[in-house]
Amino acid sequence: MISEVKKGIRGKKKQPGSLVSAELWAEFFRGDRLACARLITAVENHPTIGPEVRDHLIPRLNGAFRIGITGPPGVGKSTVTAALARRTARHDQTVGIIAVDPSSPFTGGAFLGDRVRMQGLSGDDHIFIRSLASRGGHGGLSPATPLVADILDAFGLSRIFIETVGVGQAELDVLGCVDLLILVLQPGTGDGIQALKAGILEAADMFLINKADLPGTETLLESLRFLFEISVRPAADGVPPILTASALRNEGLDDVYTEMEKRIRALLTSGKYLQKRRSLMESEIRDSIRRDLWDRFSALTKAGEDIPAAAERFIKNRRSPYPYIRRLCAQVKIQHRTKRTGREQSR
Ligand SMILES: Nc1nc2c(ncn2[C@@H]2O[C@H](COP(=O)(O)OP(=O)(O)OP(=O)(O)O)[C@@H](O)[C@H]2O)c(=O)[nH]1
Ligand SMILES: [Mg+2]
Repeated sequence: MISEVKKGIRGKKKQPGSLVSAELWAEFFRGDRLACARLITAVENHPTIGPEVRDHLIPRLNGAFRIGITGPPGVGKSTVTAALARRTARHDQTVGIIAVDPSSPFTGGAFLGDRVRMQGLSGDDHIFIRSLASRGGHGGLSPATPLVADILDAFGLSRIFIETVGVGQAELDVLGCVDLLILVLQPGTGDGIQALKAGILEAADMFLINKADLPGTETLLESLRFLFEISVRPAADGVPPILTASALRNEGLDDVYTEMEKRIRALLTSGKYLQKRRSLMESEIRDSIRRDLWDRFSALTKAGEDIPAAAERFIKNRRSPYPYIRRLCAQVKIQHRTKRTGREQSR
């Protein structure tokens, strides 16, 4: 692992077994923006510190709302996010913005472009902006995104916007962590709808046709309504709100903000917000156990190394992999020590 982590991120007073220094945590919880930025960099660069960071954050989470802003490239996601963030801050909320830089981690016009467009916000104490490099190079969300949202939540921000290009499975997975998903489209992109990852149309809670100053707004509105009529979504969800706006002319965004806050209140009062937290926590527990068991299984049996060649063999020889799987699994015995009797059970 990288030496920075070995030493403890930023600092000397690392607690035994801990990867982030106590100093950094203290500064973070004191509200130091630089410490917040450093912590984000740490989780971005070192995914393995996730559990430790969660240990510290969970008791300090304030229940911030996570709002996903997604849609095809260039439809105005950043402009809309900035406009909504400004309105949110004006209503005495503190705002975090996580924008994913779809180009290379180090250069790229999009990053600078976002910076410039959000410039009006960066001096605002109520708003914290962070760009994350997309991993995998497809403009997707960084896998660290949910953890970064937790960091901003524990930092005391109450609304967290997450902007990403909605075209791949990875974003769809990570967008599973948002409480409200706004899909932004623009006129003249009938094909743009087809290019979206299947599932985003179903997952979005609100639709926004931005650039309504351009021709073709009505046509897009109609094709969206038609899509919902022929039911791309479960009937129970009903037709979602479809709003139009021109972020450039600053028109229509008050309505988008009002609708967003209305939906947030509804999620809170209906208990859906808590339900979501519970289901995310359940998946986290299951996934972590799975990962841990797999790591130990693979270390013992070398399965991780063997599987690629084995898979190739089975395909080439048209053979079922199950005898191999059974043999591998039979090599390992799981022992369970019951708490009460201290006795061991094996499987
Ligand atoms: N005509 C018009 N242009 C707009 C509007 N909103 C944004 N734009 C322009 O559209 C371009 C892209 O805007 P962004 O906000 O960067 O779009 P984005 O979806 O964040 O782009 P990526 O993050 O690169 O996918 C910019 O040149 C904006 O000025 C609008 O309402 N009308
Ligand atoms: Mg953008």
